[in-house]
Amino acid sequence: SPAIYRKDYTPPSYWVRTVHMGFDLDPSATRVATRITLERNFDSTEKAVVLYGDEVELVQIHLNGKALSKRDYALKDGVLRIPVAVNEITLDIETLIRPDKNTSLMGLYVSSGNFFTQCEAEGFRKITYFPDRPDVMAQYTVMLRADKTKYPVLLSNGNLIEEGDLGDGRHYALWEDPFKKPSYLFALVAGQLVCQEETIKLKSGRDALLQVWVEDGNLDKTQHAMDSLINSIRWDEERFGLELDLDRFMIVAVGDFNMGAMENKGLNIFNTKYVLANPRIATDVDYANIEAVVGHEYFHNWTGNRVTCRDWFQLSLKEGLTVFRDQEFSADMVGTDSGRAVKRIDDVRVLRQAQFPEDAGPMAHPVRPDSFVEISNFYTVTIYEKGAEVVRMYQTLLGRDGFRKGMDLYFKRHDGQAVECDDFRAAMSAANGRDLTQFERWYSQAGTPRVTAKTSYDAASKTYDITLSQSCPATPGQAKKLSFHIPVAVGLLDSSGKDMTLKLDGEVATIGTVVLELTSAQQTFRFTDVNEQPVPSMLRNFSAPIVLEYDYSEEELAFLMAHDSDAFNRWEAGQRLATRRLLALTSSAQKSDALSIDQALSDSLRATLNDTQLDPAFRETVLTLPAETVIAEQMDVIDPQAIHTARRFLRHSLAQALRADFVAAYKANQTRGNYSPDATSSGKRALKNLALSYIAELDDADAHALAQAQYDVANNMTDRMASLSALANSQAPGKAAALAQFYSDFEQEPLVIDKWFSLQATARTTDVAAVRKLMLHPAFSIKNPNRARSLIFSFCNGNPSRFHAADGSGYVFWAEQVIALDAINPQVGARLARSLDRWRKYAPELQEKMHAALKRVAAAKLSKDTKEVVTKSLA
Ligand code: HT7
Ligand code: ZN
Repeated sequence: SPAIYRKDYTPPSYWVRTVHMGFDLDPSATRVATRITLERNFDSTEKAVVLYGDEVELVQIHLNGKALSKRDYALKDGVLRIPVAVNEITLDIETLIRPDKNTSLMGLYVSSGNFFTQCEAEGFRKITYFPDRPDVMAQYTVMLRADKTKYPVLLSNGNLIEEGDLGDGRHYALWEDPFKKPSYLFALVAGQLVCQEETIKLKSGRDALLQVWVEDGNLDKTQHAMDSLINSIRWDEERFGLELDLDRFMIVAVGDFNMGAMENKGLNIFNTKYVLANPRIATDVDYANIEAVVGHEYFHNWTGNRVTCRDWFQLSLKEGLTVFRDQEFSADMVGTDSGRAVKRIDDVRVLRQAQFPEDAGPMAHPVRPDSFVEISNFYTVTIYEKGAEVVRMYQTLLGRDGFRKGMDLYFKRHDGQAVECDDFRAAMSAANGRDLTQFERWYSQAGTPRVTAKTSYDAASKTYDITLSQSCPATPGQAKKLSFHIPVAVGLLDSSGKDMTLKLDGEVATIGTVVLELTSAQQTFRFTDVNEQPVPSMLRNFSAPIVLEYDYSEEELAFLMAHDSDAFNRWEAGQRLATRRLLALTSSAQKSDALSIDQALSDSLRATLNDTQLDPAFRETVLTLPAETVIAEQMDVIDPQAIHTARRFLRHSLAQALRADFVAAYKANQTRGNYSPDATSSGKRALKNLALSYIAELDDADAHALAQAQYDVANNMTDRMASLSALANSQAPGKAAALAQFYSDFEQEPLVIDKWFSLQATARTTDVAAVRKLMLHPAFSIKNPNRARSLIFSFCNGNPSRFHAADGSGYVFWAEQVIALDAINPQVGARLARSLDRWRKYAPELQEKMHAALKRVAAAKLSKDTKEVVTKSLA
């Protein structure tokens, strides 16, 4: 398949003004009648209406009431061109589709006997021929007709205008969306569903009806999603002055879904994983994720729906901005400074574990890509998470008030439009009178910039210089990079650990943090009136998505860990110390040298663990060692076994050295009484369960007894999973019984069975043979994306030492599964295909086996999704 280029963008030949759709819903033959009114766009030179279709049977087309024959149009590769000379036309298009055979989960499909749609990015064309591109925005009216008993609930975007019986056991519902929208925001849901609802008063005094729709039997799991929705609505009113623009807002949960959720106008469709929760089935992390995803989809109503993307190259315009908004929402919901820092740490962890590797691999692309073969492959951590970092940098550079001014201007200028990333940047610039020309490079250049810092203190002149130099590695298609505009937030600590007053080149003094703006390849920033040699705290709160290199001494890092007023950098100092140690241990493991414990690191970690002035949630982040994937990123040649050995050794040594401290933390952080997912309680559980996981490293009778006891009395899923994980990764005698008990207790809860598979897929003892055996379990189904992710993806991405087994058996398994999944669902297949895209980073023996597996996949009959990934991986 050919690549599509951003530079080739041309405006649509016709605008669509109105869309009237009639659906006769039937799983094996759904008839769709669509009437579209179109108006010529004089900015286009094209003299034809251009419609797209994908695996949809075209029954008939009428133009202004006259039936068209095949001679009246050209249909090739899913593109339908109708030559037209007039400026205003009406098209009637009838299509026939088979939702029950649709395993791609794009367009209209069936899940548990109910109908759902997923139209972003290009799923609408699987329903009817249409100018399916985001810059074509129209007003939709939708008539749904279906069997009344099988499909009692009929939902679409906007307001319910009319409903009633049709006789013959069928009924109908007529929906009208008052807002114009691109086709990717169209949605319908039909089936046997029930809802929790609530009417709230919006800030302006209007009423809004909120509904959370689920399958019968799940109404005891909707309260948290409803609370999260209400909190999201309130937050957007307060923080950005943005109100819900609809009288009715619906969330629907579906068990078969390719991604997390979808922001269809007024009818958000969610993966059940991000809706359903009660203490019996959901962990603290699930509760937090639900809040974040409900917020994310709701925030899209303004950033994505009211102002949308001109084309899919601009995807980060809505996704980066909306991730930034959901991150800020989650941080504000915790409220405390420490809670905000923990949230920031979690977000940066995702960036480092997933986005940095992407940015250094064959699929690296700019936040605003220049080309793609299949847009579904570009819903990436770069578009989402790096995009959010880019938005965050505006706020860092302009301040919270300046950022808000930019947002206000963005909406004032572009409400109801489909625009570009450059329009967002222009609004930020104009609202603040700031030149942000160079900032554009964050959108156009891929790769993670490296900033190297050098410092020098001159006691005589009391000056302290920080010299920053930047570079960025080459990425596919971009050999040379121009300098980025990088905000580097800096503080200086005096010898007592306090923040110094900062005077930059004689400018007005600031206490605490100053944002240095690095715009050239190298720049020196001079602090004056510095009375003593400071310890620098750099890149506070992770002020830019870069790698910052500075030659800290171990003492300086321990000092920052103990004193930095910036909680993020306290954590960061600990991570730097642990990373150094882990890299040294990895190198020793590679040489089969004896591994030894590091007293300084364990002393620093002990001090943090026992510092009860610090929130438990924060202590947990400090005591969590960098992930194996993060260590891998720091190596020229990745050795998964050596990294695994090193990290296990360090965890085991720390467990031995700090056993008494972990036991004390375990006891001191019990949560009693009714379960609540609030930040304080979940923080305590996080620290307690981290302590348990360290103690479990010792794998002795006491450790087994502790895990077993917790498992036996757990009154919530967080504690249950933590103890089951401790057992599953040990030699505990009760391990098999606990796993069996867990399965039988939760057999009826698909989301919990996903956890059961995932826990086993990532357990230390689970090799390929064990995964293959689990695939034969009656509860396993490769067709359900959540289930496939819980076992196959968890193993390939979350169990590196077993997946990268020296005999290459993991790669053989991977190739089989990519090919099998691709035939069912190209998006899911293509995601799994990404697991080997960094193959060139591994040792030659592994590389060779990975290469063979990649070639095997490349030789199979593939969707364009998976083809693009393996082709780029092999390039
Ligand atoms: N905007 C939504 C994207 C999405 C999606 C894309 C491709 C295939 C399936 C999908 N489901 C949802 C999700 C979001 O960012 O909110
Ligand atoms: Zn989104």
